[in-house]
Amino acid sequence: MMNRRQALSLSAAGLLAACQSVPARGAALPTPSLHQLAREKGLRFGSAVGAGRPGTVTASFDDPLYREILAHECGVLVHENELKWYVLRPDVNTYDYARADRIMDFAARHGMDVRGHTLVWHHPQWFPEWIETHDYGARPAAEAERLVVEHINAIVGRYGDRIDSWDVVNETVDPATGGLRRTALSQHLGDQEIVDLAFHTARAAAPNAQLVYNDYMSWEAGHETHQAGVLRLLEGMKARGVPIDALGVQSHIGSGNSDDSVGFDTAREANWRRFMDEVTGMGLDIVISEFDVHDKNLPADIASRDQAMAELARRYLDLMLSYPQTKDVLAWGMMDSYSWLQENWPRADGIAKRPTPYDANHQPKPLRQAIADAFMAAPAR
Ligand code: 9MR
Repeated sequence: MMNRRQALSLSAAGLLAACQSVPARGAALPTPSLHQLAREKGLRFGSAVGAGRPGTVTASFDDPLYREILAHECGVLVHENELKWYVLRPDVNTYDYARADRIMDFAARHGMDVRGHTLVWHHPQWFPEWIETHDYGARPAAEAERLVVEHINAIVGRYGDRIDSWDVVNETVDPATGGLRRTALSQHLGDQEIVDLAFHTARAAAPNAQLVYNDYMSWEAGHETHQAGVLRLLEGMKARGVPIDALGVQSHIGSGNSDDSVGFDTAREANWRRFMDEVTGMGLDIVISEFDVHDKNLPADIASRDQAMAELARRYLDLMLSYPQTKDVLAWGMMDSYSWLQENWPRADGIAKRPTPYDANHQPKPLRQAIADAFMAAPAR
């Protein structure tokens, strides 16, 4: 996995240039939209969008045709990076909302809902460095608590009811051990205490919002320890009366869990259903929060690659949508050129990946049709 600095400084110029060769779409966008199809079943469909540094894969918002796709297909948006501590808070005293607000304004203009990602990405790699060098003083637990509470109150307070669902904590379960991750904050506060604190604070600040724990345990082989760790976390939270409403299942399908791709299709459906039964049995809803398909190990041929990806997506979505508790489906980007997977774990043949519903020329792909078909087949909720 690349580090934070590399992630921020990568321009991905080569890939992006190759992907962006044809700017004009030329054909009408498909109807009914994914948003309409979802809504007919009591679902909500949307996507991540990034207002990152111009010219990088994190700057999808700068592409007017991409914005057209979002406005047409989505009922809900989520900031890809703009609400993360390392983007929002360059230092302890600064909150820089400029990028996040561009997305909020766009969503408001188009009557779209917004999900909030994420109040505490509790992973040492994804905090700004000042979190480690900060002077926690004579009462470090109190100072760590103050930082977390102030952060949550500031952001939730700024956006109020405009954000109706929050990834309160993201990825705090270590997939290797199933235990909780330790950060500069939790070493003072406690690894579980920081999670509870974040949810209690979020509930007080956003009494009407859905509060979500979000993570990347998935249905592929090798995810068992991660799944068990997430179940333990959720069970503990429920037992302690922590206010949590839903589990965010990121749904980066087709990858392994060791931060690499271990094979396209190693899905363990029976095991995954047991996991989903446990989660929904706790009274939690399910958010498909970051859906994409990783084609790292598929053959290069586009037609067969797209078909295999569409088939896997359909199988996955049919399973997930068979649970009436699944109400939100968000793609982690709608267009291949802007997918985070272009910058991580390159294919052996070096060609661009095709993880999202639209190709680099703003054209819908079989993956989009698979999502549409899954919505049409889904039971109403
Ligand atoms: O797509 C995001 C990418 O642009 C960022 O560089 C990266 C680090 O902030 O985060 C990516 O999004 C992640 C999300 O926030 C949490 N789940 C995993 C996603 C893919 O890495």
